[in-house]
Order: sequence, then C-alpha cells, then structure tokens
Amino acid sequence: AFMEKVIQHPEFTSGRAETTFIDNTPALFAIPRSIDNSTQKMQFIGDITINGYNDFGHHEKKAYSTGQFKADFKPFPKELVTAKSVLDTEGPDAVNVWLKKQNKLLLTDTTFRDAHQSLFATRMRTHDMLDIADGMQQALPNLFSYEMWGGATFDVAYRFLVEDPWVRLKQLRQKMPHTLFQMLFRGSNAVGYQNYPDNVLAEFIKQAATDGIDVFRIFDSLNWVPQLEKSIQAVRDAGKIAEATICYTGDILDPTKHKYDLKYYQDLARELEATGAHIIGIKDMAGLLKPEAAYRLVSTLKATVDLPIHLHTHDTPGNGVSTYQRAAAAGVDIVDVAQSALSGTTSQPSMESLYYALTDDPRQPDLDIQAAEQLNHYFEGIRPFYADFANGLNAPVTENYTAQMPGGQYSNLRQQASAVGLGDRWEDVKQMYTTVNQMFGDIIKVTPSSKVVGDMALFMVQHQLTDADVYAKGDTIDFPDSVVKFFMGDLGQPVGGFPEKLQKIILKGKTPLTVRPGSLAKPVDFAAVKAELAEKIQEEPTNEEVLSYLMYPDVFLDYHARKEVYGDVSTLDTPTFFQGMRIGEKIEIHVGPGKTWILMLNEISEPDIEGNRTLYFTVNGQRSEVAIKDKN
Ligand code: 3PY
Ligand code: ZN
Repeated sequence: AFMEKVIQHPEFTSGRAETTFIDNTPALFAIPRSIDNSTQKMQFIGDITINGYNDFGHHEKKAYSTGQFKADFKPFPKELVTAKSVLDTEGPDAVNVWLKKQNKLLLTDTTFRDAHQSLFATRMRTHDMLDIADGMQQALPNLFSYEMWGGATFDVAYRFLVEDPWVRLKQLRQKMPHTLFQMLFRGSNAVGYQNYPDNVLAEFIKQAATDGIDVFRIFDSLNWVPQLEKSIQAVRDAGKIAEATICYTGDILDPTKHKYDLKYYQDLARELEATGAHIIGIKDMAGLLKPEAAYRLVSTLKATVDLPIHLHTHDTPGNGVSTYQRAAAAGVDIVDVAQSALSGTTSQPSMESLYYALTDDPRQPDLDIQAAEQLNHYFEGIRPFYADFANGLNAPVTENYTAQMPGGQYSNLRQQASAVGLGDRWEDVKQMYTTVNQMFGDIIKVTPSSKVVGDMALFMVQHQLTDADVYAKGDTIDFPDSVVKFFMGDLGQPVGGFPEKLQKIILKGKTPLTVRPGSLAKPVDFAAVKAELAEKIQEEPTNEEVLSYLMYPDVFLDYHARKEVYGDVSTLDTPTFFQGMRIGEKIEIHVGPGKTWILMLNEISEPDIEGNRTLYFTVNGQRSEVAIKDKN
C-alpha cells in the first residue's frame, strides 16, 4: 500500500518528484482520516511550536486576556418574520416583494467574510465563528444576511487554515438557521481567479445552495454582463436569491470623467435587471463612492429599475458611514457593515457607528444596540489572535480615491511588493498602479482584474520601466503571464474595449478572444474527474470535494494530504493553531460531543544530531512524546 501511494502521488506521477520526495511527503505515512488521534495533534502543535506557522516567522506564543464578552443574549424570537423565513416559505420572488415593503434600512454583516479578508488576509478560522454563531444570531435577529462565504475564503481555508470551506458552511448553517447566508461569487471565475466552464459554475452554485447559501452576490471584474448570465440563471434554478452586481469605479461627481458616468451605471442596471436578478448590488470595492455620489447613484438607480438595491463599500478613505447615510436618504434597501472591532479602513464601516449616525432618522436600522455592542466584545477578544496577518493600515487613506485599489488588494499588493524587495517603494508602486490603469484604458479593478493591474505595476517598478519604455521596447519585454492573459481576453472584454496599440505590443502577434471564454470551454465530465480524484486520494470523494479539486487541484490535494497526517486541526484554539504552545501551558481540545483532551506541554529537548527535538506532553494525564525536526 505504501508503494502504491508513492507511485500514485500527483507529485510522483508528474515526474517532478525528487529523491527527497518520500521524506517531504508525510501523507505517504498517513493514518486513515477516521482515526483522529492525539498523537497527530501533538505532531501538528509540536511542529508549529518549533518551526512556526508556515507563512510568517516563528515567535513565542503570546498570552491573550479572555476579554469582556458575556454571552447572555435573549433567545431568537422564532415568530419573527425575516428575509430568511420568507425565502424558505415563499421563495426568492417573495423576498424581493418583502424587501420593497421595508422602510427601515436593512443590514448585511460581513464580519465572517469581507471584514477579515480585508483586514487580516482572510485568516479567520471556523473555530472562532462557531463559538459565537448562536450568540450572533440572537444578538442580531433583524439582519438581512450574513456574508460569510466566497471571495477569497474558499481557497484560503484549504491553503492556510487546513480547513474545508464546505464544512464551515454546513456547520454555520446548522447553528444559524434563521438568517440569510450570502456569498461573493466572482461570476465566471466562481471562487477562483480564472474562467471555469459553464457546467462547473452551475454545479458549484447548486451545491452551495444545497449546503446553505441563500444569496449569491455575483459580479464580473470588468462589469461584462455576458460573464454573469449563466451564474444568475443557475441561482434562479436553485431557488435562491441572485444579486447581480455593479462594480463601482471612477467618480460620477467628476465632470471631467465620462467613461463611468451616471448613465453608464444606469444602462448597466437595466441590463442586469433584464438578466432576471432579484437584487441589484453596488460593489464599491475600493471605497470610491463619496457620500453625494452615493445619493445620486442610488436615487438614479431606484428610479431606473424596479429592484431592491444593496450597497457594499470599503472604508479605506474613511467616509463609509457618510456614504451609507446619504445612500439611506436616497432609498437604498440594504448596506454592508461589519462588527466595530473588525470594521474601518480596508474593511466595511462599523454596524454600531452607522446605527448611531442614523439616530432620529426614520430609516435607522432595527437593531438592539446594547446586544450588538456586547457581541462586539467577542470580536475585540479574537482580533488580536490574527495580528500577525494584519495589513498594517490603522488609519484612513484618502489617496485611495486616486489609486482606486480594492480593500482586499491594498495589503496584499504591499506584501507582494515587500516580497520582491520593493518594500520601501510602496508609494512608487501605488503611483504605477494608477499609471497602469491609464495604460489599460481605465478599467474596472476588482479580483481578478485588479490583480492584473497590480502584477503589471510591480513588474514595471521592479524592472524600472516607464509607460514610454513599454511602448518603445515592448516587443523585447516578457510581460507577466496574467497581463498577457488579460489582453488575450481571458477575463472577458473591458468597457470600451482594449487599447489596441498596447494589446498588439503585449500579445506579440497572437489573436485575442472577443467572445466569452466560457462559451469555448468544454463542459467538464464530472464522473471522469471524480474517478481521477478517487484514485488520487484513495477514497470516494464527495461532490463538494470534486468541485474543490476542479477549482484548485493542487491546493485541494495538498490540503487532503495534510489532513491525513494531522487529522482535523480545526478543533484547535486559534492561538495554538498559529503559534503552538508554551512550556508549562495547558490547553483543551474539544474533539467531539463530550470528548475533550487536556494537553500539557512539559518540556522540549535540545536537538539531537539529526536536528530532532523531543516534545514531552501529557494528554489527559498520560505521558506522551513526539519528535519534531527543528528546521531553524
Ligand atoms: C473578492 O473577489 O474576493 C473580493 O472581495 C473583491 O472585492
Ligand atoms: Zn468588498
């Protein structure tokens, strides 16, 4: 069986395997995943304790105070009519009607998705969500929805948290049955960064709907409507709510700019209404929508389409609450906010601040503010766990009105810049981002088109290229892959088309696509993929696993291998997961109903000649030890 695993391992079959392959591939020695034992946990904790968490340096575990939080909320009022109860009993069209009858401003809480994606690199663990799930629903019974899935959460869960995002969805659904669950869906790019065949999109949406998603916020990174239609139809077929989304860019208040003016958004909203969407979303991913612009945009769209409007912003320049206040005056139906402790800067505006800003306003949201503030203490308590991933932004950045970087990208690009040695040239990178946007014809910038602009900006700063250099000697330049693909039409067609001169330079004679890439992609044969995956993981995959493998083959297989080695590490508390244990520390791991391991780390030996250290634990009073290679 061991040799079989070696021969069938993707690394081996790919021909990339080196002689260290067996040493470096612990999955080969895997114990079947049903046996989740304490030795696996000690191996995992031991490795983190000695070598640190994989994507940041090693440091001694910090101590955290337990905080001010008390979970003493009133039970959820079961008789309350919510958007969720309307959807479940009468379907999505009835929600649309129900929304139009509401006078108060409705709220979506993004704490479990965009807030942590934008503040600390999407690292919030399911463990910290499940702990508060009951309390959250009790504290906020009148919410429209929780945005808690999609965007970057999908691959980050596998890649960095050794967690299955589908399990997160199902576990939260069980604990929070009374409020709509919402996800961010990147149109033809689903939860990835590339185009997927239409039948993959449809199957993904169907599965997500089955597992608990009610509202699908669907956008295209170039606002190209043909990229949204299939997904909107799939959501309708699943009996769920399709929120077709306008990505907001530019500035409708600037009379010198015409590309993205009010008329552009008006026409786009009409097109989206015609696709059969239930709600129109406005996605202001970079926080560019100034208060008065919000008033004009929302009033105009309300007069143009007969659909509820859901507004999303990021507080990067610091005017988010004002923007929402003016949008509320213009009749916006729903806005996105985060718990105060996870709000502001690149995240959403604070739920609690917005509540107070609307004091004496007839549209002030229906919110038990004391309960919300109490809930917020929970998030104050957990945020420090993630400080190692913080984006370093602690104050508004009004220059983002010019740079136009999406909330999630701001910190990411900064890290990418540091990684290639441009840490002290961040201002240049930001300027270049603006230059590249102009070279590309002033495009919509949101995942994945924002990544293309970021890649090109980094590339140009790194190679000391100006825009003039690119035009003058572009035929000798090897452009980043994502840039070539963009100009090939792989992400679709930008508003107003590609700048032809630059496109010719970058494509070097290749012929670009002008049709929807998905219309050329062959449908995936799910049965064949399932068989292929079964062989790779040596067990029958679930539907969810097949979809994950289709979107992220390497990431999924790597996750699966780690899970076989370590078992389910989602049960560890977050400081232990990221930082391991201190000598003398005692932790509890709740491994199942009524089953708890009490783990104590007693001693760590010096490394032996091979560099292995022995960690001496007690597990529920029994002595136990593991050997860990010290990689430092
Ligand atoms: C995502 O696609 O993940 C985003 O949040 C875009 O703003
Ligand atoms: Zn966002």
